[in-house]
Amino acid sequence: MVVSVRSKRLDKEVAFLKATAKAYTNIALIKYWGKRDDRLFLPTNSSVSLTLDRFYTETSVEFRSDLPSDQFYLDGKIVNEETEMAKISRFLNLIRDIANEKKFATIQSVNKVPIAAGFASSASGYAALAAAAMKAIGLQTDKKTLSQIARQGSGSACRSVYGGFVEWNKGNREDGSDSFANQILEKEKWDISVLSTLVESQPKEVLSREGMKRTVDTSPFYPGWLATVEQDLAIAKNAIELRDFEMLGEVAERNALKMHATTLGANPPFMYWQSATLQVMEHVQALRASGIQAYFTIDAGPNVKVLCQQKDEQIVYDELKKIPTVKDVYTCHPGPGISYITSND
Ligand code: 2P0
Repeated sequence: MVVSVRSKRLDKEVAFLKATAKAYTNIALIKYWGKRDDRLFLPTNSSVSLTLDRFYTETSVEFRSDLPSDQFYLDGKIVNEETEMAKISRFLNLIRDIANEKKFATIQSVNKVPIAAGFASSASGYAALAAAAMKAIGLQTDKKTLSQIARQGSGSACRSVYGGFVEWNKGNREDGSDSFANQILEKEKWDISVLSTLVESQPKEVLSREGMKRTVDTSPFYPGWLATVEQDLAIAKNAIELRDFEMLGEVAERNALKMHATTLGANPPFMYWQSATLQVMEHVQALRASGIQAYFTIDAGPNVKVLCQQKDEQIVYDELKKIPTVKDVYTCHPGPGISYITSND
């Protein structure tokens, strides 16, 4: 909600422009891996994701005429880290420029993740920030515009604008005006399960943004990724349309393995997997050999997400919990898109 009230503390009139939005994380079934334009966050390939119902970010943005700079509070603590603040202010500048507004903002974000390890997401973070900031500043908040703006904070954020199954069309234009996400199936239409494992791990050495760039620039396997990803995408979309779980699981697992293979060819090479990652992957393949349809996918980190049908959810959960290096398993289902929260403060 856009709030415009008079300050009670200052004797001159001050406009307070405030809004609060909530966005959930998403898991890519066909990965976004590589940019054709780093500044505008334009991807080399289209991707497909499922928005989840478990982990989310809730963010309030208030533009104020009495602030000397942007202020960011994460889970109640002020963030002074320069790189993080520079990213956020750069993103807010995009929105300020469109709105022709000069005021700085106070941003209060709450990350609802089970524990602060491994699941922090720039997707839910930038989707919520985009929605709250655009609403607060009085800009249009239709989903297409929101998706285009959120994309410029973090690519995968453009998908978290929508619930359910989502496609981010890479677009072809240089200005990015045709690169945004769309919903392809509502969350109620196919209730599959995603079991998110948290494995014992070391901090990751290569951030996703850096890893993506290094792979594009140096990996001889990257052309192989590009040559086949559109076909994977078409299979995934067909599987979603037909609600064919086996077809979707197979292509998601294949696509994840292919993405990770490109990192091994980079110079210098790197990998996001750790030994615990491989243990979960092997366990999922063994489950499948025993007749249970379970498939894995992995993002730019060591944790494994396991896809299964709801009828198999309990057995897959119990099996994953048995793996000694799995610290926890979080059961997720298709989740909603952006929502706004109205408050009276
Ligand atoms: C994805 N990932 O499709 C892929 C799969 C990681 C592996 O999007 O540079 O944080 O901010 O656009 O979105 C993670 O990269 O990268 C990601 P930026 P982002 O979900």
